[in-house]
Amino acid sequence: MSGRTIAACATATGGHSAIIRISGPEAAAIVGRAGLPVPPPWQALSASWPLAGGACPCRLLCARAPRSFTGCDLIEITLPGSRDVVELALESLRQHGADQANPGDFARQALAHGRLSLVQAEAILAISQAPSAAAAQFAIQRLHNGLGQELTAVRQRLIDLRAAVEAGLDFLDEADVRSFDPRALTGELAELRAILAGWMVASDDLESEARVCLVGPANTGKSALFNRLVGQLGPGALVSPHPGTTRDWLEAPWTIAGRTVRLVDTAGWLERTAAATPLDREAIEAGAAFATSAALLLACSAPDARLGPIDHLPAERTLVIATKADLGAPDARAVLAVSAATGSGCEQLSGLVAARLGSVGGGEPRQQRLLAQGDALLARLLRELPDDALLAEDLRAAVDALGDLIGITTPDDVLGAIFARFCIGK
Ligand SMILES: Nc1nc2c(ncn2[C@@H]2O[C@H](COP(=O)(O)OP(=O)(O)OP(=O)(O)O)[C@@H](O)[C@H]2O)c(=O)[nH]1
Ligand SMILES: [Mg+2]
Repeated sequence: MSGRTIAACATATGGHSAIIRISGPEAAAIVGRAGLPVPPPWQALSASWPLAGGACPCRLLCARAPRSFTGCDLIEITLPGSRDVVELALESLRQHGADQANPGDFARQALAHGRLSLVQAEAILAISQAPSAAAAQFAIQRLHNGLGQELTAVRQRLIDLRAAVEAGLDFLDEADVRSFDPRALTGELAELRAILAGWMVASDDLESEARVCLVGPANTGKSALFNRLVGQLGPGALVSPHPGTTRDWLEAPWTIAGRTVRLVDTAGWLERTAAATPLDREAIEAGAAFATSAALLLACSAPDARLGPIDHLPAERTLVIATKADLGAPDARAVLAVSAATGSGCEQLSGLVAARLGSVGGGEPRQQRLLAQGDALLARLLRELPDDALLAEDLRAAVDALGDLIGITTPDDVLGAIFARFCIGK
């Protein structure tokens, strides 16, 4: 596919001007045969294109391989935006040897030439389909390719480990001789697993939306905040000055920065003495079960209902929020003060949660599934190192999962499905 020279209109037609892209080894030759001059790299050149017997004004810009978006020779032709003119121009390029590009073909060429990682391509897709400015901003952050770079390094270290293990496979009959130090290997695996954990969204079901749980002592204003954040979309949680109002958890969709997460209101923690009834204990336990599968916990602390020590909560998934900010000074541990009564801080809270979830992998289900696959393999090896042949095989499977994720070994049909979601010309 990288040998093809493809052409398509990269913009909408019908406006003042349109841009046609042509990319591939034959781009310059085809443009020349179509009757256009080929400008030196990165110099705009105005020209007349002999189309349908006339002379159509246009402007050309050329980037030479490998220093172009696609990694191939790439020429962009700006011309009047009329749909008919664009169609005539594309027809001329096709007659002179260009293939009509399919959706995502340019991005796919870029991937094939190492100009773009699959993670970045997925970020481009998220940007082009972003339903709001905030969602676009969030997707732009993912374009930095932090995930791709970090996982490329992890994958390389796994390849090195596998090579060390395989080096000893020829001496299998000498049972107590290993070509590597198992302790050093486990240490390295634990380190790699910690890096993967940083990119994983904790969720009980990767295909579903991430869960964000409001937790904390009774009367901290969790239900009032839940109602304020999910508004009409929520079931409407009961709010009252009596500690222990919420007994059943409630869940509602909460849209933050263009993505939807599930916000969960849980039963407040009652003091052990107060939690006398079995029903209370059951409610609190149900809340705790949610907390273990949540992507993020918002631990609430109010001036009139302080949050105690939170050692039992997972630090990497917990944010302390000062609730009822209108009533008094916020908890010193809080990252943000909010008030359900006045609405202050609520918008910042959704931004903060979106950024926090975004920084752990963006929740792209394909990426999360492969991360989980790699992580499960490493976890198994850390529990008990199998014999060298199985170990080498497991390391290979983990290398493959990460290779798929970053696009090094992704099967063609998967790539096809991803790029088909792009538009033509991208
Ligand atoms: N001034 C003020 N009062 C609030 C605010 N949020 C909640 N309250 C009040 O605090 C009391 C407790 O609110 P809830 O939302 O029921 O508290 P909760 O954390 O859900 O309590 P449990 O369900 O018992 O765990 C109610 O009387 C609310 O009106 C706030 O932002 N400002
Ligand atoms: Mg409540």
